[in-house]
Amino acid sequence: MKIAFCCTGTKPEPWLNGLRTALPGAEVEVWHAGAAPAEHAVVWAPPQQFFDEQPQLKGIFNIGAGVDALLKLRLPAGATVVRLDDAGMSVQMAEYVCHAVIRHFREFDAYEADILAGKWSYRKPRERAEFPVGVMGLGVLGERVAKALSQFEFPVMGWSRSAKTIAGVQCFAGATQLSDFLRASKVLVNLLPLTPDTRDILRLETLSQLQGGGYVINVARGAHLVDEDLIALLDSGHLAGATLDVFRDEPLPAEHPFWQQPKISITPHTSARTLRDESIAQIAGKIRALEAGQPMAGTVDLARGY
Ligand code: NDP
Ligand code: OXD
Repeated sequence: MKIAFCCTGTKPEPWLNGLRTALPGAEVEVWHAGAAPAEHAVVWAPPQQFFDEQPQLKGIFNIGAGVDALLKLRLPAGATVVRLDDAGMSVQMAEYVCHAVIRHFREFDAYEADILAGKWSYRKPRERAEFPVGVMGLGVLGERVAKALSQFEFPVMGWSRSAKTIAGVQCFAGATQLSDFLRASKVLVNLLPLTPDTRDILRLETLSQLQGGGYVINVARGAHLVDEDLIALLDSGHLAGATLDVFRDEPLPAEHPFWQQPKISITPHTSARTLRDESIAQIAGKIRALEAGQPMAGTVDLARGY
């Protein structure tokens, strides 16, 4: 069995070694133009030429959870596209989002400023009930995040395409319940996949439905958020702040106004990183399942876009 490795921006050797160990007998090589046909591909941001030259591929394994960039390409007809299914990401996402929510709720930035100014001062404890958190997307990552937030006894809401029941989370579903979900939320966490239905979903019309003094945490994709609308709502005071891990252009350009906005905390797309060993083990298991004709988690529905 041949496996082509085509991951832009990823050092290949440790992946090749790991995949060869996990799949003894498989030929795993870095793809180059004109390379021999492979059965499976392990990819991240591959060029279109890769798929044009490998139309026979049976399995395409994305080394991330989001497949929005991959689905912009013309993919081989008949190939099964598979995303990482947690592989150590959900715990990272839960710690990132809980940290952002708690940092805001407990006013740790203000304490930090006081301490830097040599000031010993207390702030009045705030009511948890006044900080309902809404999680958009209740998939592999969103469900874990919603459950983690509920452990801190915040009122937690969730919104997804299909209806769900999750202990400790008030669930809303579909476009018809979006307004109810937003109006019930003060802190909004975005964990939706980027699809034609969700592009620009964080815009004036939706964000202005959050409760006054709202807070936005975007950890999914930059193109979910209309940047100017976020800035307008921060300037008007309707929103108190935002934590952003993802941006329309990455790295965030030096001239982008987000850099200068003190109410926005920025991290460089790092909220849930691909962990190599977990990912290799998962991909090897999925390749074995696909070869054996067995079902597997993480298969992407191309029509749905995630
Ligand atoms: P999943 O596919 O497991 O979950 C997606 C969730 O979004 C599902 O609950 C789905 O609903 C819901 N959803 C999709 N479309 C709609 C819609 N139109 N309306 C309402 N709900 C919708 O994805 P993951 O949880 O694994 O990952 C989510 C995203 O997080 C990724 O696509 C990626 O963009 C981003 N990500 C960011 C990382 C980072 O470091 N910043 C790291 C990893 C991922 P339903 O359950 O009904 O299908
Ligand atoms: C992913 C990401 O989608 O890292 O996995 O953004």
